[in-house]
Amino acid sequence: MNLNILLMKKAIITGVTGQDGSYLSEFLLEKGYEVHGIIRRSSVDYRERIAHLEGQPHFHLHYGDMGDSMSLVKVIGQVRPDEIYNLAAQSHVQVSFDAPEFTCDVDATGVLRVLEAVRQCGLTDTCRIYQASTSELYGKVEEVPQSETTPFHPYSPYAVAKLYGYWIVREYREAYNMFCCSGILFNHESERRGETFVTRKITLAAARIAQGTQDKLYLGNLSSLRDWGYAKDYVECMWLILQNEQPDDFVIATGEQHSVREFCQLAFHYVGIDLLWEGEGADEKGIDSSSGRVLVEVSPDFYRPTDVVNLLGDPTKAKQVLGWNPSKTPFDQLVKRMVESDVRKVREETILSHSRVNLAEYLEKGIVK
Ligand code: NAP
Ligand code: F7E
Repeated sequence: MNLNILLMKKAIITGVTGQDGSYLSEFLLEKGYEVHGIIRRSSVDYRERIAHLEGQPHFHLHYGDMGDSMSLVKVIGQVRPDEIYNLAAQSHVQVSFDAPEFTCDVDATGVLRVLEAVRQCGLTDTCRIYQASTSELYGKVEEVPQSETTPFHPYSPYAVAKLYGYWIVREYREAYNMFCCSGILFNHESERRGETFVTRKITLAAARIAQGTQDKLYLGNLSSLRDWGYAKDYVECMWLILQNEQPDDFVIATGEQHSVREFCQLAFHYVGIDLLWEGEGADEKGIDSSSGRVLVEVSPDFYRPTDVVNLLGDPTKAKQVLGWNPSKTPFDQLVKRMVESDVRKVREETILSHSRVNLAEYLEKGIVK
């Protein structure tokens, strides 16, 4: 028996196919962990973010679902992990208004299912648990910036569900002395960000508009303020939280704030378009300063029944206790990285669609058979 395998730490990641799950898998594999990801069955293959990891000897996938306790008990009992990173969630705030019950089941009760599964498998004293908590807990903010001591005021079904997750983690820590912690993470983005979150929606649109495959971008609240960081920097912090001597909760943020409008301005700048803004509220428009074309418009379809508009995190505790660096990736580098990746993606899509058109034409004309 290879001794190294016996000594390897084992981690389970729920939400392994998501933005953070994919970066965290890479991070833990590099640290020498055996990584077990939980995936749910889907009629189409949604494993694009982890495709490059499949087949690696220390990367394993298991079917399970946050709504199904038995599947969680089975995987946790089989793997007997040293660490669990509970990242699985219905993570879209706007969608949580359309599917509040599902969001509650996955994002609130799902956390309880993981904690109970650990207890039922007899791992209470040995398994450390990270819970993906969120700045959305501060919601209709009661102070700026927000730290670990800022009162919560959740402002969406998503945030209310995540607040349950936060408190049940604290409860299990105190009641059963479990090593379970919440990372209160502010928005973190990347080239792997889902395409309906505002940053990725903007960088993709900027790339498509610049290459002539999209006419206009429709957005909701342009004045909303966020503390945006880079996802790859944030997964390191998830790990650091579980390596700390004491189980504790931490705010993870950059300490810098920008509006959706500013994000948009910078993303278009990186594809060579300078936007001028005219009008206010629903009538505001982003206009190409050189052609006069309206490229950005506001659509009330993207307004939320209640919107969180002033998030700014104070990462002092994470800096001092965990030694984490919140300024590793500055805002302009984050936007540039996302835009460059989407410019490449759109170029590849365009080439592919041209070659499909050519192939169809050649087939029709009998040039190729
Ligand atoms: P994401 O890209 O939306 O990924 C969510 C993951 O959860 C996906 O792997 C998804 O699987 C999985 N999932 C959803 N419902 C599930 C279910 N019923 N059973 C099993 N798996 C399920 O989210 P992310 O941006 O990586 O965020 C990771 C976590 O951090 C989430 O809990 C999110 O709420 C939280 N968070 C994110 C941010 C941020 O800015 N990114 C900030 C604070 C907190 P499929 O691929 O099958 O859909
Ligand atoms: O919205 C405004 C919108 O959907 C950011 C999740 O990862 O971070 C994320 O939640 C802001 C909001 O992210 C559009 O109203 C304007 O004020 O990119 P978002 P989010 O809601 O902050 C937190 C920390 C999480 O925990 C969540 O899981 O941008 N906005 N126009 C728009 N938002 C979207 N999606 N689309 C628009 O067109």
